[in-house]
Amino acid sequence: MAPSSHLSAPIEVERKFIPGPEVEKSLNAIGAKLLKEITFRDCYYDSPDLRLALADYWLRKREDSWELKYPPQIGARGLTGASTQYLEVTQENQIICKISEVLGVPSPPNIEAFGLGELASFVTRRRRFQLPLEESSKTKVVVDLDEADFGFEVGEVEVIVETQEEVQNAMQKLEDICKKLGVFQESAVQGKVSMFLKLNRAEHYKQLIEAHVI
Ligand code: V4E
Repeated sequence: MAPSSHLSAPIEVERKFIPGPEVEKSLNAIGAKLLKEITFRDCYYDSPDLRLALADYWLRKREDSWELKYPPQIGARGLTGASTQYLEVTQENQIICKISEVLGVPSPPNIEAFGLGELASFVTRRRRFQLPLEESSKTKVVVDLDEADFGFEVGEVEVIVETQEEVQNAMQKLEDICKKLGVFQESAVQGKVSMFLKLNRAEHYKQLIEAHVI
């Protein structure tokens, strides 16, 4: 039987951290290489009653491309401890299918036709570093240092895995790397969207905090 698109979508496992002044030195010390520097605008969309975010579904347009992040397990959250796991789909037909499911509406011909409103919009300057591959492992680990245009900085360590069985190991690896970089924090660190909502949409922020989504 062919695997379903849901099962075969790669799982992004991430851990955020607060980048201190020494983080670049620490990255250097462990042999990380700057891969690229990019700047992009993200616009997040939702219904007025936050039906997507409350289900932990995050629909955004990054520059001109639609992307949807959602938890691998139906009904579960993407946040486990201080790490997250999300599937990310970029094909419009797959995004439409998922959004229709969550909103409980028929699939429209395009994403715009859902009539969703803008939840957040900001520009990020990102520097992406790649860590040296460990012997005995072919898993690529990247570290992003992000600066959002509303005056917020956050870092994240990320690996992509193929199966649920690999997630636990990946989370352990992210924890170890944060410790090596001197940025380990036991509890989850807020991301750009959370901080944007806290600063600009206090009501929405409160609702999502109360629902334990952020
Ligand atoms: C998944 C999610 C949100 C959408 C934004 O995801 P994030 O990883 O913060 O953005 P970014 O720009 O780093 O995406 P990338 O380029 O890596 O694909 S907003 C809130 N969530 C859920 C969430 C959460 N509850 N807790 C933490 C620590 N992160 C995300």
